[in-house]
Amino acid sequence: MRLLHTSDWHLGRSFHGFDRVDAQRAFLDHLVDLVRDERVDAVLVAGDVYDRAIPSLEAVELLEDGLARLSRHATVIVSSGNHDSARRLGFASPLLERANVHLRTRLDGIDRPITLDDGRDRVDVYAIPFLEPFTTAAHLGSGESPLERSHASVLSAAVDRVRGHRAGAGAPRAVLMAHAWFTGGVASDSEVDISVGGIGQASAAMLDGFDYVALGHLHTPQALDDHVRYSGSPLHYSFSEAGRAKHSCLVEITGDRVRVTEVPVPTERPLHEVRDSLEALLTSSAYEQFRGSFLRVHLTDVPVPQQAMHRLRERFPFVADLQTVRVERGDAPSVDTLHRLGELDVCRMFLRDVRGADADPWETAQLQQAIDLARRGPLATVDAGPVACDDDEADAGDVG
Ligand SMILES: [Mn+2]
Repeated sequence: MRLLHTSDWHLGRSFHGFDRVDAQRAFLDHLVDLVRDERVDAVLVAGDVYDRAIPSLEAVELLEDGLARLSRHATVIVSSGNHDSARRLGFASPLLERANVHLRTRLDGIDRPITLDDGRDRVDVYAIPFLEPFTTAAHLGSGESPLERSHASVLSAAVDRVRGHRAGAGAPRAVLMAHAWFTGGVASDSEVDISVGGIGQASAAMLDGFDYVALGHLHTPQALDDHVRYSGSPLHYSFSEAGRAKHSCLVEITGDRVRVTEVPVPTERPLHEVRDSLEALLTSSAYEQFRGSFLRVHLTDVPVPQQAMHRLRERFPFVADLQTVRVERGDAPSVDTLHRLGELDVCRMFLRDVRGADADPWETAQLQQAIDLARRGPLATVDAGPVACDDDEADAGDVG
């Protein structure tokens, strides 16, 4: 039995203002080829399919097309993440099940597995959607002892339900899907609201006893155990993920043997951080290699050169973030001191304070001109003469 584990597609998400729909489409193309070429039996998508509860039309089209193409080659199982609207993503799921696409977004389906059978191995896949503690605790509690409203307690109750089903009549092998932050997992900067709702992490011990656990939520690929993994997001969504390759997990289950292979996701626009002066960045041949990369630039110039971003993007079209030297600030001047100074001196002091450099002669002249204009008082208004209103025009004209 061959499973392909992926998650956190975040369809529709941009990167520092750069549209990523083309890259997301390219990933789906790669995934469809992979599933076909590797004769994958089932694709498991462990949440955060969309980036937002109400996705863009482009994102909806991408998912529709992706599911249609994947389902020609394999069973597709998708669970919802914290970025998805569970109800919207789950639309028409009973109908889609007939087409071998299983959208698991509801609480009442967590102990109803999708059973895969390739003639040799039978595997039950249980998909737990993201569980929001405040809305699911009451439903998952047992009555006399209400559940604590934490990720750990609702997840634990959900996994207990799955175990309850396993104890009854299950297939010989079991795979669990979940979208949550388990202890041992390392976050990046791009999960956004990772610990919303109080406690962020749940104990990974509750995941014991499954042949494979396909996790989503953390965007850096990582293994909590050889068979308990975060596939990570297929695209880089923050600079904290720079330099780390992306992959999907190809999981082969043969009897009681589980083998996991990391299959790289092609990255057409890698992330890099560079630190130098504007002059060096614009002229040094050492930086030529970064033309096609998303760049976070740390400029070392003080003061920051004018139009730095504009000039950088002429050489590096994909500068996504510009960081400048933080100027060490002294104490703020007292009100008495400010009263003694003229306007021009106050403005020059402000410039020096925010960027660590004095105003040059041109800037000084501009400041003086602005101060003189402000002293002269409100600008004279121009009398434009009488203006016809719509009614007058309608009466006068031949309007039908
Ligand atoms: Mn995510």
